[in-house]
Amino acid sequence: MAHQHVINANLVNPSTDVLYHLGLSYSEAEREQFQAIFGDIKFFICGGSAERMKTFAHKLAETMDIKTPFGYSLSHIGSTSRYTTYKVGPVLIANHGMGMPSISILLHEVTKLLEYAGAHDAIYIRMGTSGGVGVEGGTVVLTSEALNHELRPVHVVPILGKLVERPAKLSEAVTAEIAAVCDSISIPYAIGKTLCADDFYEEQGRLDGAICEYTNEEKLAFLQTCHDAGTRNIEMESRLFAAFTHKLNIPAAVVCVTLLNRLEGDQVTKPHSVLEEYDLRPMSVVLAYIKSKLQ
Ligand code: R2B
Ligand code: URA
Repeated sequence: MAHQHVINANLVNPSTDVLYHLGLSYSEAEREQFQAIFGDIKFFICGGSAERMKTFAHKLAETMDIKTPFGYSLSHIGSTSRYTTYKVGPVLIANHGMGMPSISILLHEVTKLLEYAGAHDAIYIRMGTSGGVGVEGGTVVLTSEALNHELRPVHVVPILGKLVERPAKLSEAVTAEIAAVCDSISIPYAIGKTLCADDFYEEQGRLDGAICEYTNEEKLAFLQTCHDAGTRNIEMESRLFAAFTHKLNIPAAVVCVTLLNRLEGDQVTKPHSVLEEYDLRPMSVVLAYIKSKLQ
């Protein structure tokens, strides 16, 4: 079996593999069924919230004219206790929760699933929300590379007690194609670097956490340094996502709408209806992108 996107000699032709957090298991005896179910997957689309991913699955089914019988709804795959996963035509959809540890587990298990299914050419996209840095709320930021707290485009993974550094780059080709889609459907966007933090409050320089030991001036100086280095948004998963997909040679992009401009404040205070409309922007972009690729 060609393991194009899995680098693990222990997993060459496994007789079984429990994809524990997806609530699915693979066995060699059932390989044909596994391939029949998942072998046609061309896109893996993830985002933080399960609710948002369900909305996306419905919109995709509508866009692709995939009919579910009257009175029935899309049903998820596997267990939903950790992640909620849907398959709509050639698109696998899942929510990844918040933060890099959560998205990491999902990526390992989904990537093995696709490998066992023989789906070797899937494009991965994270769509989500973020704080803007010097861009207006509602702008969709396409990540060129993801930065750590030192504004370096690397992700450091502690493995067997040692630090292993991996480049946190996204696919330029996929990002350029998605930018063209934004242009074609008139969605305001920017291509820029994304600062990826392990926390929403202190690591993102917010003044409104339960702990804050810096001044407003220090916060603004940090955000300005980020902006000067080319950072256009801040979120919490892109660095792991970029490093993982780059390491495994998986074409990937990160498409996040900004909920606010962090140079102007910390709290997400826009009315619900405005935030709802912002939330739909990455979905519209990714829907149009998938449609364009499948035509
Ligand atoms: C963006 O939004 C979440 C925090 O509110 C986090 O998952 C992220 O990356
Ligand atoms: N998600 C983040 O991580 N930060 C923000 O400011 C908004 C959404």
